Amino acid sequence: MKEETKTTFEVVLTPALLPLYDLKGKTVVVTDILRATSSMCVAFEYGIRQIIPVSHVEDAMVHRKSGLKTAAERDGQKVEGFDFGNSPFDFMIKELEDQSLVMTTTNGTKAIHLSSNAERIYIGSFLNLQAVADRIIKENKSVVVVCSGWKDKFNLEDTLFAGALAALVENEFDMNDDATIAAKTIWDVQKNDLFSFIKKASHAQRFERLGIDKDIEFCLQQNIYNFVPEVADGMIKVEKDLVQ
Ligand code: 3SL
Repeated sequence: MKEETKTTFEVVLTPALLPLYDLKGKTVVVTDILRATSSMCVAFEYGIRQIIPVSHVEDAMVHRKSGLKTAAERDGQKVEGFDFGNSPFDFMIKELEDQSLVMTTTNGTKAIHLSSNAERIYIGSFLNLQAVADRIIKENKSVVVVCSGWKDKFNLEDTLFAGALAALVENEFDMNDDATIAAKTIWDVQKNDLFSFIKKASHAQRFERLGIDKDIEFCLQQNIYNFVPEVADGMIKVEKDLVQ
């Protein structure tokens, strides 16, 4: 009898490991819980039409000079000369409704670019966790969760998200890689107290030093948004805008 093969679910714990994975024909879920993919979700909730992710501050500056709204963050701080940094609270404004926003962040926008070989790229955060889970189950394609990490190093918050997503979809995918098992184990142990766990993370401590730790609490909320931003043709949009 022919063995039934399920689609696979894998986790890439840092972008530095991406060369080891074949993304062709697969769906990537990029996550940067603190804070890029969380902030992108907020911007869409507040009506932004599209986000153009760029890897370099210089590229964002070119767009700024041509009149587009721009957000730039490096090392947790807003880069001088741009309209916004990368706090989710920066994007809770009416002014961005129906606008295009160019965005560059230390790790998140870079991870998006490094995932460009995938068939589809979704933006995942705790804010839209269930929506991402529903989407990948419905599409039934092999999935790779790309954790943006911190400057190519492993981080706790993105791994926690990968584990949360794995827990929601585990009956639908083959999950044999150790990174997924590790992420899911961390999630299972910590799911009832995300905040105190993430407060131990190096990025949370960086936030504390910068006085922006209220962003952590915001970014750890689950399922407050019911949409899945997708990268297509170099732009991030939500479903209603992708359908022509
Ligand atoms: O690295 C990133 O992409 C950012 O999310 C980092 S920060 O949260 O803005 O510090």
